[in-house]
Amino acid sequence: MASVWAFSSPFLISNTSSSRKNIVACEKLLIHKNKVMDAPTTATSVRRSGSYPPSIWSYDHIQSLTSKYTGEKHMPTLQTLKEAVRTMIYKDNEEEENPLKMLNLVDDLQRLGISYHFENEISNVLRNIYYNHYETSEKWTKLDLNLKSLGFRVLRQHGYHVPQEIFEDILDDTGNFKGHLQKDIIGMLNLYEASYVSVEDEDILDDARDFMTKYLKESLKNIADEHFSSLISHALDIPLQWMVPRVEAKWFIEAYEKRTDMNPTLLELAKLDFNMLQAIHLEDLKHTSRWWKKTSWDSKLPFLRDRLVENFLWTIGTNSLPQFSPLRRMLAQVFAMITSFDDVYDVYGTLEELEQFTAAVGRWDINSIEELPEYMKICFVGFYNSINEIAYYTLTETGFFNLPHLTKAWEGLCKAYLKEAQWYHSGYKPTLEEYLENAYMSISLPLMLAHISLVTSVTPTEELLHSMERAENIIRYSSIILRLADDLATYTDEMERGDTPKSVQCYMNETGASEEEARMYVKTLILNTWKKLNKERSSVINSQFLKEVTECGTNLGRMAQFMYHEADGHGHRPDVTKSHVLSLLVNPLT
Ligand code: LA6
Ligand code: MN
Ligand code: MN
Ligand code: MN
Ligand code: MN
Repeated sequence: MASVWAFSSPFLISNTSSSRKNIVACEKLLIHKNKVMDAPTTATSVRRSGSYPPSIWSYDHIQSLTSKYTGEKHMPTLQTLKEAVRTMIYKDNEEEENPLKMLNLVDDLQRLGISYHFENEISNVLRNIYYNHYETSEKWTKLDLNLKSLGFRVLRQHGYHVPQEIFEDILDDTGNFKGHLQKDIIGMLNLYEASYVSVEDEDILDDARDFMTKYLKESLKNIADEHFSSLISHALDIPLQWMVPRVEAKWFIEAYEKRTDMNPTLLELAKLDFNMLQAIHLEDLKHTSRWWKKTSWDSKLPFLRDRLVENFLWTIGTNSLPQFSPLRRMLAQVFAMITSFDDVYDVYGTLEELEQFTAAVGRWDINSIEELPEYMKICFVGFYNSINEIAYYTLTETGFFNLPHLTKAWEGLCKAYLKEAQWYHSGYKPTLEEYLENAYMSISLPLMLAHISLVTSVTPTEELLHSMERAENIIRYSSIILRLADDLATYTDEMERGDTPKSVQCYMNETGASEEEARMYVKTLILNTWKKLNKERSSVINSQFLKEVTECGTNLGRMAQFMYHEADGHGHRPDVTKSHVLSLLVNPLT
């Protein structure tokens, strides 16, 4: 059974596998044969440097942070507000036959970050709306542009199939958006957002996305209303489907407050909930920072990135719910170790050392690490202790001994890292397809999701492994999004320092495209991968476990698009990430 789980089998797709057809890359590429560069470099005795700046967050500073919202004292207020909102949802749902009002309410609850309190209520509301207004074309033809667009997105996000044909009548014969619809700017904005929940081969939505993007950009020049124009710029910056829910919540609560039609009870609940979660996150961060200090990696291994706080930020992007504290604490350790090992393989280690380290991870034997250099002994023992402790936590909490699965998954990551190091040292230039086949592993998302599912699952092992097989495509697509977003923001520095060709270079090498063309191509690949992910997401609606894993995977892809949006916020530009850390972890809403 363990071998079924081995990351190298279900998650790597072999040449003969039928899922190979699914691979994102290169479908339309001319593939030249791989070339091996003529002058292989040997491992140098002079170690390289990633030139990453030091951490901007000191241990003492993190430990000194406090929140007024820690503990149980605000719980009674939260409960009262929740009850008030629950009553409101029921009343509105029963009294009025107004789908727009209800859809807006659901959308607001989601964007305010409080929909997790009302899952049953929301699913009742949406069921009514779907069967009354969206189930058949006779029903939806009666709807206006805004209702169609908003309902399309919200219902699809909840697994209802609304076909793209709902928008069939919006374009005229010349392929332009019909004139009279252009008066409805909110409808246009909602159509733009709807176009991002599309799947492959939905050309109406592709056209709508292109048109709406241009149109909304243009409209910004003429809109005087500040609230509207900030809504539109925000949407153009990152569409909702690509947005990290926790980041959106902070932004949207502040925008919602300025709205003339806002509901004060909703606002109060959203603010209190945000602040109470933030207090929990802060405790999680402080806990993780004590673990990090105990490893001594920041002082003993100063040539590796110290990105404890940035790594922690990824965990709240992945899952910000209160009951997931243990998950966040574990994940933050995992992310910090990934970031450190990535630098060992990409920058600091010699090829021979990397081979030894990979083998040591495979053996998982503390008695056979004599051959490792001193710095790698520190890496290995710190890592060995932390992973054993994670496995011990699961064993004592759930009775499931996941250690063999965890170590297999780490070995899978190290092998993918090693392959990149071998490519780099031999000067080998992979095709984009070959690169991605390894790079979706080396971006470490499959390992992250392995930890998430192996640590949080209470499902019996057999069933869990089966579920994880069903999640194969979801893992692959979210990994590719993370990989491509990372490449776009980091390849320039990586090429300068020396690294294996990343997606942009692979495409340039293969097709002779310019750097700008290659960047455009990679952006298109991200969009297309999202379409595949959207399709997969709708197929896991019936399994709670898969839904949660899918949400975490999707959020990791979103988190990458957020962290790498302006710059390399994870590596070279902690200063850019600082404002996000302050906004999400330190400063409460007032
Ligand atoms: C990004 O660095 C990095 F360290 C990651 C592992 C990204 C995933 C995020 C985590 C762990 P880099 P590479 C929260 O751009 O070498 O060096 O894969 O990753 O391109
Ligand atoms: Mn790497
Ligand atoms: Mn790297
Ligand atoms: Mn590398
Ligand atoms: Mn990178």
